[in-house]
Amino acid sequence: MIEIKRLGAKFGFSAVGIAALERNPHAAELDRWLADGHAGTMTYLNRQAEKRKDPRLVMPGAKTAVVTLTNYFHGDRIPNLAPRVAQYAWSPDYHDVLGERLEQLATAIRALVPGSTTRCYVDAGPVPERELAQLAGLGWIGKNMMLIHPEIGSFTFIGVVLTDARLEPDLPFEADRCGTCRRCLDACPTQAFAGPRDLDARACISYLTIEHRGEFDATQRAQVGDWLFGCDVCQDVCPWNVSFAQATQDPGFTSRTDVARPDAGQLATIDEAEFQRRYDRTPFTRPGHDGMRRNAAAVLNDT
Ligand code: B12
Ligand code: SF4
Ligand code: SF4
Repeated sequence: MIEIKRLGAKFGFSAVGIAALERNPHAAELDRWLADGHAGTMTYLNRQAEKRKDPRLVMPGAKTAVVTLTNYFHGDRIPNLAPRVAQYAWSPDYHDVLGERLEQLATAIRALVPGSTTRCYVDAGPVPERELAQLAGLGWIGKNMMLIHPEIGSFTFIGVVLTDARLEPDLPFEADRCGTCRRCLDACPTQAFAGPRDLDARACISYLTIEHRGEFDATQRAQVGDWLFGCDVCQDVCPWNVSFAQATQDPGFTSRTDVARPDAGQLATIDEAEFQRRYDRTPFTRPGHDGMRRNAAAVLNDT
């Protein structure tokens, strides 16, 4: 389906691949991960497990996933001084930007296959996105659990269009190019990996600063260190990013200094109305005013 890939590039995606929908070959790994409690309080992952294990259940009649990657790497243009913010959050909310682009791609698919239907997902549905990206030939799942494209690296968003159209699939990316490397596992500041491809989210700074609700205990406060929102360490050290990640020129992902380098002192003290005014339509709305105030207080305590 060269036409879909050509259109994907035109709409701004860095790479597009196609997978035939089938039962998730790693359903047992998801069950084990959930049974080990590694999802923490993200109980929606338990509720969505059947669909993640068999993405055909997500959209009745769906036959194909058209999977996209979008590079969000910003390079070293803004120095990574405390407080640190993960690069995926530096630009306007990716759900909005990618949502629009995926709708354009979905419209193109419906035009190419008259009578077909589509549904778009980016990070907000019961879709096993990394798994589908690997099946669509876009890269392998590294020991840090990230989908790594061999020429782009892992600083990418994944977006998916499910469709009932039968499209010719790409070959899955079968190779594991991590080899004997284990830099990500060793560099994780909180030793959150129980093993390769087995992240205990409860100890992950990204989980603590974005998904955890309520105050931090003393251990969690220490774990967060100087990260205000998310964490990039297990990607920053990956040789595939060191060698291949290129700063994005995408106008939809221009970095915002007020998000990339926020003032933790202000964040710890501003009221709800001011928080909404400054950070509406940014990823900071996920933890919200309470969560970001808590994170800022923890970072200030650390510095
Ligand atoms: C829950 C979640 C989190 C949780 C849990 C993370 C985790 N490792 O699962 C927390 C909050 C910690 C988190 C953090 C981050 N996240 Co997140 N997250 C998700 C979400 C919503 C679900 C992931 C999930 O189901 N996890 C459960 C695990 C068990 O499932 P899985 O990741 O699909 O893993 C499968 C494979 O590992 C496979 N498997 C197991 N063993 C083997 C062996 C082989 C050989 C193979 C091939 C496969 C395989 O089986 C698993 C089950 O199917 C997805 C979006 C989505 N809908 O998928 C985004 C998503 C994974 N996150 C994303 C991002 C960007 C991040 C962060 C980088 C953000 C940041 N900078 O702070 C960090 C990275 C942390 C890390 N190293 O994983 C991107 C990843 C893009 C990419 N290129 O991979 C996604 C896809 C969102 C998006 N649409 O772009 N995230
Ligand atoms: S995002 Fe940070 S805390 Fe989470 S696993 Fe990666 S290095 Fe560890
Ligand atoms: S740092 Fe090494 S082990 Fe970790 S994902 Fe990258 S290549 Fe794989």
